[in-house]
Formats: sequence, C-alpha cells, structure tokens
Amino acid sequence: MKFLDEAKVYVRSGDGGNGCVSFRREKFIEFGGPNGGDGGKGGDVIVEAVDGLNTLIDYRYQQHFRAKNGHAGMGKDRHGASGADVVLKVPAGTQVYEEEGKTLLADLTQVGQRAVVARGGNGGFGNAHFKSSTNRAPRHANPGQPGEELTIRLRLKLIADAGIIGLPNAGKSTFLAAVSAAKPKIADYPFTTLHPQLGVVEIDGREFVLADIPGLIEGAHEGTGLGDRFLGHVERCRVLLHIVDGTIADAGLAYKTVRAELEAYGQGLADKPEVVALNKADALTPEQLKQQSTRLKGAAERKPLVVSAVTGAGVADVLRALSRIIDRDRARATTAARAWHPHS
Ligand SMILES: Nc1nc2c(ncn2[C@@H]2O[C@H](COP(=O)(O)OP(=O)(O)OP(=O)(O)O)[C@@H](O)[C@H]2O)c(=O)[nH]1
Ligand SMILES: [Mg+2]
Repeated sequence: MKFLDEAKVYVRSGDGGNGCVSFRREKFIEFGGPNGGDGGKGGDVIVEAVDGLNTLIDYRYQQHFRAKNGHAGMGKDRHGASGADVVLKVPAGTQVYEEEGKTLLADLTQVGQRAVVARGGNGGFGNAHFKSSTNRAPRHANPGQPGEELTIRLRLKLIADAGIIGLPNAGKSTFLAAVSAAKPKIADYPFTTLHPQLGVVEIDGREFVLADIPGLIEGAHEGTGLGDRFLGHVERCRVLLHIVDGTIADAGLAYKTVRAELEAYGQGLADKPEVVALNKADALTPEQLKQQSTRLKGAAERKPLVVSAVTGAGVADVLRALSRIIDRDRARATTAARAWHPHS
C-alpha cells in the first residue's frame, strides 16, 4: 500500500574530544601539577517529532546527518566544549528503524517526543583527572571516544486528512494530480485507480494530506466493482471530498449512489463532514451545468462547488473548504488531547 512514506538516512554522532596532558608552568612554582582538561562530549543525533510536518520528503534531499565532534581538552584545566547535536525533525507518527527495517529504535507518536539514535562519544579525561597520591604527575590522558555511525530508516504511516470519494471516472485522480505532486494514473475508463494514492496539498500556507481511492459503484458494499474495502483508508479522514462527474446522465443520482454505499459501509463514514464538488464543468454548456447543479443540490441538500479538475477552475475554493474543516478538526483534536493529558 502506498500509504507509507519512507526514508533512509545515514547518521553519525560526534567523536569525543581528547583529554589533554599538561602541567602547570609558572614562575617560582617548581613541579607544577597536572592541569590537562577533559575533552568535550561529541554531539548526539536526535530524532524529534515536530508540529507542522506531514511527510518525510525533506529526507529525500538530505540523507547524511553528522553531529559535531567534541573539542579537545586544554591546559590550565580547561575542558573542551561539547559538540553540537544534530536534530532530525520529523512528523509525529514517525517510526525509526535500524537499516534492515526490522528493529524498531524509536516510535515518535507525539509532537515534542525525542529519541537519541546515535550517542556522541564521551570526551577523554585529561591528565589532571589521573592525579593521585601515588602518581602526582601522570603523563597520560584518555583519547575521546568515537561517535557512532549507522543508517536508519524513517517510516511514516501517512494518515489522510481528506479522502476523495465518488463513482469511477468522476475525475478523482485528476483532481489529486491537479492539487498535489502525486502522479496517479488517470484514464478514461472506470477503475483506473486500483490502489489508494496520497498527495500533500498546500493552500494558503496550510498543508494537508489528500487521499484518492478507487471508485465506488452501486453494490460496492457487496463486493461489486472493487468493493468497498478501500473505504477503510478514509475511515480516519477528517473530511470527505465527494466528486461528482457533471457529464453523466444525472449528477443527483450519482451522488445518492455513492452516499448509499457509505451508509452501507458504516464505521461512521456517512457522518463525516463532506464537501461536494461538481466536476468537469469545462465540458458542460451553461444550461447543462445549471441543470446538473440543481440535481446535485437537490440530492446533497446544499449547493455544490463547481470545478474542473482539468482547467483548475474552482479547485482552490474546494481546497479552502477542506482546509477550513481540517483545521477546525485538528484544533478540536488538540484540545481533546490536552484534556486527556493535562500535564503534557
Ligand atoms: N473534461 C474534463 N475531463 C475530466 C475532468 N476531470 C477528469 N476528467 C477526465 O475523466 C476521466 C477519468 O478521470 P480519473 O481522474 O481517472 O477518474 P477517477 O475518478 O480517478 O476514476 P477511477 O480511478 O476509475 O475511479 C479522464 O479521462 C480524465 O481526463 C475535468 O475536469 N474535465
Ligand atoms: Mg482514479
């Protein structure tokens, strides 16, 4: 299933800085003691779940991440500075696996959660550390410890915010392709889409994930066509985009057919907020458009948005309507989560 976003990245934590061998050398002080400082710790590689990210797309472009090395210790008991950490920002819901993808290293389910995936090497002790009653002038220091290097696999199970439903050939995939970088297969025959597709949509500076699923036909809940099993992928969506083809005989009937399948499927799908769009407006005469719009309005009990997925007309209004509902729902979900975890 294409509902997974994956990235493989190479990470390396910083080496620890070396400890220093040094002795006090001052006028009038004979046999100055050891004063070599410790090396600083190497930086860690950290993966952190942050707000406002939906995909792992950034990791397609940058795949190497190194934390900084710790600095070496110096004379006069000066310790080396620690190396800076490097933080990989990922969306909540990202899992970190070792290279083979079998061992789970971290599961970042909530914004703010962090996990160290490669620990920086410890700095070496300087010779001041080794001073003792029996050895007042130690001439050795420890080297810093090397950092760790490994390849990790980031995995994000994308959860669509909005799901497109409609009869086969309605233009669902065309719509997804028009508003995102997704490249679904589009063709002039039913059941072109055999697997759900996802795209990330941006409108007015906000992002959301839109899913395109195979078309539904009458009897889908009994297995007709591709059946309704793909509806499982939109069960967790915050809103549905119902696309109706304006070039078919009766747009109102098309709407009702799909709604009946939603009802039959259950799982609360029929109760989700819905944005209704009459598509292929470019292929209709003004009279046809008016007629179909009226039929659809009668069936949906609200005025549909009119669009053309091919020319792009009206598409932005649909995205805004979806985005508004999604934002409202996200805000509600956040409030509910706070009430549930009052101290997080
Ligand atoms: N004129 C016109 N044609 C469109 C428009 N949107 C889609 N089409 C055409 O309608 C046909 C079906 O489009 P798809 O996007 O594959 O339809 P779908 O709903 O994804 O179909 P399935 O995956 O089979 O369920 C293609 O030939 C598209 O070019 C539109 O706005 N105007
Ligand atoms: Mg399709």
